[in-house]
Amino acid sequence: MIKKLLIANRGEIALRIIRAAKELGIRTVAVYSEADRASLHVRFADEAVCIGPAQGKLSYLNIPSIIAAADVTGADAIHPGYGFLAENATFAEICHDCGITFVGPTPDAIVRMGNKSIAKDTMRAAGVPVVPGSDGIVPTIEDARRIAEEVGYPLMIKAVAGGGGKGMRYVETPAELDRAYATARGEAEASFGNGDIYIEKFIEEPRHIEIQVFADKFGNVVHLNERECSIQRRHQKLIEEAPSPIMTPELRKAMGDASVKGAASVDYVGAGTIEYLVDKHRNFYFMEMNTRIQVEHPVTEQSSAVDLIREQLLVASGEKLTLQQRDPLMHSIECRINAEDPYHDFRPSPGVIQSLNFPGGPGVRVDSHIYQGYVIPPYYDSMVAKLITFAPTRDGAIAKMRRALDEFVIEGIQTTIPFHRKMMDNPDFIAGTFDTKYLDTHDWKA
Ligand code: MV4
Repeated sequence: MIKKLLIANRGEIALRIIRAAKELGIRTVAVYSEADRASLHVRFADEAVCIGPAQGKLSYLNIPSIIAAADVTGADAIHPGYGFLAENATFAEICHDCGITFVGPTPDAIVRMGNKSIAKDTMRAAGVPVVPGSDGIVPTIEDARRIAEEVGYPLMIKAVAGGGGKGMRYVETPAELDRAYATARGEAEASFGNGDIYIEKFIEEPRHIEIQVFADKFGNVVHLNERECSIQRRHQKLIEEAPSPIMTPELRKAMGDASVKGAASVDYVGAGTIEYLVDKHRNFYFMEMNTRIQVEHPVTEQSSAVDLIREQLLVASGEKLTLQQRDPLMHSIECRINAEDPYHDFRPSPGVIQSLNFPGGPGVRVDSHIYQGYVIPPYYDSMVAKLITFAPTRDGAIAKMRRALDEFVIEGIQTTIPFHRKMMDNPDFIAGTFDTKYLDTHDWKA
């Protein structure tokens, strides 16, 4: 069993991991930047080590500092959380070389899923449906023209090193292809140092639905149902829920079985997410695999009655999987509360939390690291809380969310709470008839 866990992260996820570790009797080590000295993860961990200046690059992304912190405190495992080093195969490898358990999959699985073209080939080979398109990368513009004719328009050009919408181009007609190919390559080269691109048929009005998978070190793999993540703005998720309002037992079985096969084919270990596009005929296509715990994991926890972080720590300790694959028990919704002003294009709103009241009561969960007097630093992600509700029905979870948003008071900064209050009364949200384009094509204030 892990004895002492270093948490290589900050904010709510650092706190979430500390909570799970404490419940298992695992000692905890927080690391923090100079900007996070007064953070709750520092206060609630058994030990804390400063790892550098505020900028992420110099602290939470600083591998030598983090490994040194593990060394001096005698930590035998590191949980990377999400973001920062969570999908950095080199970091996972260094942990292994130093005799530290990396809470996550193998470096090989991280590398293979990190290259979007190899990931697609791997999933296709495992029998997972993928979006029709190029077989691997498209090295020249001549190849692009030929493949585009075969695939048909409209199409998407995507960077193999991309993900989350970066280095992506929509191409409606052949006349736009040359320019899109060149700019996508250039952007990918500049952003990732890898200009390789691939081509896919464009899927119209898709939903973003992802399957949570979980595996142990003995080859046992299960899935824990789906999350609906279509309410996004500029590729930032704002509301997630489990189950998806469009799910059917047949689709869940097909997507779940495909995901288990896909994960097994890369000898996956721990918590992973397979992202799909689902079209209006309920065809599903593999998009990406995330080899980390995700921000939205609580809706799976509340819907399927699991503690995913606890399970990550048990599996990393070498225990056999005890999770049971079964249908969702509850409906759960998560609203991301960001320090952003939704009335001014969601611009960042850092500052001091002057007063604070967290909602509570039955069916309400708040995952947050903020407190009255806390100063939100400008250096990191703007998420300050996740508000999660759960009830036997979707309508029940929405009713609880409306009530919980009314109780949620954050003074001193602007937040996305007004946006969420409006969404909980939005007829399209209530009906469940939205796709990934919804927020980019509808004014939430209207
Ligand atoms: C697509 C697509 C339609 N067709 N691929 C956006 C993020 C990146 N992970 C992939 N994305 C998309 N890929 C094909 N072939 C539409 C999107 C997309 C999207 C996907 C998920 C959630 C929100 C989105 C918003 C715009 C476009």
